[in-house]
Amino acid sequence: MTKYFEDIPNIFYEGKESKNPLAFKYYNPKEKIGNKTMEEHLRFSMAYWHTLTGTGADPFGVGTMIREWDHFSNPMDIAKARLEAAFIFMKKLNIPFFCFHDRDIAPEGDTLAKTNQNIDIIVERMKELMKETGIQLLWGTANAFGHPRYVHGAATSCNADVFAYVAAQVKKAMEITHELGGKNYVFWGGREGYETLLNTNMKLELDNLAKFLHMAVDYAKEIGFEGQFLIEPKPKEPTKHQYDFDVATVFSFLKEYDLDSYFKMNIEANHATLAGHTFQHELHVARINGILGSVDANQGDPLLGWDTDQFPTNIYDTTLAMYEVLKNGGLHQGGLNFDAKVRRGSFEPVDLVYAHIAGMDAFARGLKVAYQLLESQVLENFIEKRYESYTYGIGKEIVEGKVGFKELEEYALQNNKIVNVSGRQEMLESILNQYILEA
Ligand code: XLS
Ligand code: NI
Ligand code: NI
Repeated sequence: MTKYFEDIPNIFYEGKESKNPLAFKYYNPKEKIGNKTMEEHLRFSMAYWHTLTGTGADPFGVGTMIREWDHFSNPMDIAKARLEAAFIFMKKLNIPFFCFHDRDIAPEGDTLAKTNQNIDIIVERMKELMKETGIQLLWGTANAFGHPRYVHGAATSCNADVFAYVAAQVKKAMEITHELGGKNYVFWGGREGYETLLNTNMKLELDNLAKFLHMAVDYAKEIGFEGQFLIEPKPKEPTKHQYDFDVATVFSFLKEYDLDSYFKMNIEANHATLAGHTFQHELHVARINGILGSVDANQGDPLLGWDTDQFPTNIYDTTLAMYEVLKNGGLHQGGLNFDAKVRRGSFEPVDLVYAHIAGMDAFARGLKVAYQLLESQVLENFIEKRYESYTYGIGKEIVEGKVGFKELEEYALQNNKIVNVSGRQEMLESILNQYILEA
């Protein structure tokens, strides 16, 4: 392997006393938390797009990132260099998985056939690197939003030719994900949404989106792809109203179109907060419905209303996220993918390393706290007690479906003393803080 990240040493766990910024303080991959190691619980993944292809450009200025692998004139040479850099980077940080969009790994050619050839060349080398390093593909996806052809959406475009094109693109992206042994395949509705209802046939667009997903399910069966299909909800950006608004919206869409048995959710922290939810809320809604599949681990900025995709450093959030993950029995085929980018001012390659260390340590710490919290059963016991009235008498009859309005009226007419007890929110918040600080 060639020269990238030459000044960066391999990153190891040194423990919380370490002052070495190029070391993990909490992420100790082989440390057991319960019956699994940290590595098995957390299943960290690098996002190819932010880490390898992100330039730091924003609406007000050009890219700022210093990336040695971009110093070629031919797009295929850049793609090949990026691939080498990606594996050197993951190896140095001991990141076991990665995720990509088709267009992150290989440039578009003049025709679809040429584009697919470019992909095949990269995939061949990617397979070798995966074999050499043992690094695995957490998920693949298709970028069906960047090119101008997707100006009106992809599977929800008003233009049937675009629908056909995206079908071909996703078919190819599924094939390479399958070929690379990908654990999951993600659908994030890039431009599947609308700007104004003055020009939009929402019903047809939603029906078409469902048809498209059914075609994907059928094709996966045809090629024997056994990875998990995931949908990644997001409420807005790039369109004003994205169809995959949040977990609850997507779940009802899947049910409406008989797709619910084929899809789980890929939940992104920053998308949750854009939808006006907490990260924990989205994870919880998915968990109780049996559709928590994978996580895009990042964080937004509460003062900014867009998808800032920052590296996750908030221990409070990582703790509550890992609490949901543990209650889910783990991430199974999913993982924690750092769909996160360094700030525009953090333009040196080493900043990518600091950023991943920060995210991995924040989740390792969150895992530890969440595990202890769960072991203590302090929240479970409190919640169980809080709902005790449903375990006997009239409450039990409600739960068992034995009473209706008439019986309940009879009961209420005789029961003149309703007694509520405190929800004890502040006491529980104080207990949570104690675990975060002492665990
Ligand atoms: C964008 C999404 C995207 C998906 C993959 O906001 O997070 O990066 O994760 O297409
Ligand atoms: Ni994402
Ligand atoms: Ni995002």
